[in-house]
Formats: sequence, C-alpha cells, structure tokens
Amino acid sequence: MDDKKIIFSGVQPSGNLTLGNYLGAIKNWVDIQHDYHCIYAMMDLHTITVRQNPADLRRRTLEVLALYLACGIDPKETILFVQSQNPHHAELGWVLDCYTYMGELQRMTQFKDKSARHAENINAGLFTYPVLMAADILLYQADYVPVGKDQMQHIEICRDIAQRFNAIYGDVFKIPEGMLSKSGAKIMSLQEPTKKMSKSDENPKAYISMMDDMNVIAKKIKSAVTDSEGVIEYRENDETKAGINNLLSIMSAVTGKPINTIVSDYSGQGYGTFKSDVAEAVVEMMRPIRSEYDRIIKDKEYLKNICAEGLEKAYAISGRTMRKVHKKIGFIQK
Ligand code: ATP
Ligand code: LTN
Repeated sequence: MDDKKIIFSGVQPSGNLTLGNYLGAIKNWVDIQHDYHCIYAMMDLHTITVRQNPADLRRRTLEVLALYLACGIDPKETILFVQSQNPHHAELGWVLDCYTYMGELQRMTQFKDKSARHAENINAGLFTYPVLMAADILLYQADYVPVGKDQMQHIEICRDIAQRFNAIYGDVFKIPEGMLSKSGAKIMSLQEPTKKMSKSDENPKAYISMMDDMNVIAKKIKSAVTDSEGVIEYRENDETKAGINNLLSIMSAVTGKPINTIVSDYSGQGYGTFKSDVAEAVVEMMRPIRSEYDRIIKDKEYLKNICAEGLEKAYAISGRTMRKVHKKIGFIQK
C-alpha cells in the first residue's frame, strides 16, 4: 500500500443533482481524485428515509453514477458502488446505533429540517441517518470526507461516535475529517437565497438541475431573486445581499476567480449584465458534462459493470473493518 490518504463520500439518488451538489461536492471529488484513494457511493439506503417511488429510485441510482462519470470521475482509479449492495453499511450502522445517544441525534439540523418538511413520515431511519453515514465513512477508514457545508455536523457526530468506540475498544476506526471545497461549499436557492439550494425543493426555479436544458438554466439564473440596491458587492452577513452573494459565489466557483476580482470586474455595472454573464459561465461549464452524460447513460451494461467491480473492492475493504468490530465487541467468529 502506498501512503495516499483515503477519501470517502457519496450523494443520495433522491432527485436530479443540482448545481449545489456539483459545486459543493462532485467538482471537488474530480479535482482531488489523483491525490487520494477515492471511494464514492450512491447512497440509496439514506434515500429511503424519505418515501421513494421504486422505479424512480432504480433509475436515479444509475443516473447519479452516470453523472459522476460525466463530471470526470475516473472509474479505473476510483471505487464506485451502490451502498445497498454492500451489506456491511447496514450492519455497522446497527452496531454504531448502540454507541450513539438519542440526545446527540436530536440536535441534528438536518433531522429537524426534514422532520418539519415530512411531518407525515418522521421515521426512525430519518432519526438515525447520521449513524448510517458514520458507518459509511468508518468502514473504509477514510481520512477525509469531501462534502458541502450542510453535512459538516454529520461529520462531527461521526468523529464523536468513532472516538467513543475507540476509547472502549482501542484503535478500531480512523478519525475522519470533513473537507470543504474552496468555493461553492454552500450554494443557495435562487428564489429564497437564505436557504440552501436543494434538489428536493418544491419550486424548480429555486435550483439548477444538472438535467435542465441549457436555455432553462440561463432563464433560472436571469430570474434569480436579488435586491433593489443595484450594487454588485459581497456582504456576507447582510441578508438583503443574499441573492447577489450567491451569484458571486457561483461565478467564483465556476470560473475559479476570487470573489474580489469579480466584484471589481463588475463595478458600476447593473445586475442584468452580471446575471447574463453568470448564466453563460454556468451553461458553458455544464454543456460538456451534459453531452458526456447523454452518451454514458445509454450504456446500462457499462454502468452496471462499474458498480459490480466497485462493489467487489469496496466489500473487501469494509469486510476487514467489520471483522475487527465483531472481534472487539465479542461476537463469535464464523
Ligand atoms: P436533499 O435535498 O434530498 O436532502 P441535497 O440536494 O441536499 O439532497 P445530498 O445528496 O444530501 O443533496 O448532498 C450531496 C452532496 O452535495 C453533499 O456533500 C452536500 O453537502 C452537497 N450539497 C448539497 N446541497 C448543496 C448546496 N446547496 N451547496 C453546496 N453543497 C451542497
Ligand atoms: N448525507 C450525505 C450523503 C451521505 C454521505 C455519506 C456523504 C451519506 N453517507 C458518507 C459523505 C459520506 C448528504 O450528502 N446528504
């Protein structure tokens, strides 16, 4: 084994991926893939914490994989697999449930948000979601977990659970660290820019889907909510500037230019020109990804083969951790 560190992350196939998922997570995965051993999964076990239509879930799981590939993830270097196909995730999830306190889970922001949004279905899986996520990460002894800002609280609880377990049984789990992308870690809704852009928002104008047509993307950006001040300036803690702050963050994440440079490039200009330029930059970034995606998604055999190969490698790694856990806890070896 070389001394490259291990990366684990994943996205739920709960809807069409958004510009937020891309800029906050996947783009970063692509940028770092040669410097680490990377393992990325389609998190379908997490997805069923909210009711899903089975046919849609099946289709979306392969769509998410096709998007990872279209964005530039190299399946020869990276392990890609479907979470539910590796039984170790649910298995370690159960064990870790017994080392997690109700009080810790009650504090999770995502649980509070999702239970407010799905009041008719506040199930136990939604509650223990972060424990399953901890199992995902700890199974692979990951050093880093590249995610958007909204997931950092889940990384913190993962570290707490791992440290608690290690304190009892010795060094079983590597303690992972979250990894935020330099820009784009939190892309906001285009309609309510104080809320994060989310693929499950009921208003499709609020998010840019990776599946949107290029003219739809441009239209959504041009009709993004801003303010009436007419000044292009980044003011982090000023809520009235949330719309412009967000467009500046998007522009910066897409072009790689620092926000300050963009602000000075547009000094004295109106929102119209700025929005058109942001729209064009996003469209130009998405166009090649879309055409690659359209090509890859047709080849279901290819996609299924990648999952099968990835699963075999993932299962071997997670099996080592699982055996260690069984032994430490006192389960009888097979
Ligand atoms: P849902 O709306 O179904 O909860 P989501 O859009 O939040 O889903 P996830 O699958 O939960 O997407 O997240 C996948 C990855 O994308 C995570 O690393 C998450 O932090 C990141 N991410 C999601 N939304 C954003 C956003 N608006 N800005 C930056 N990163 C984001
Ligand atoms: N909760 C994550 C998806 C996820 C994940 C993980 C991310 C599930 N398990 C393990 C990183 C590592 C989300 O993005 N909402």
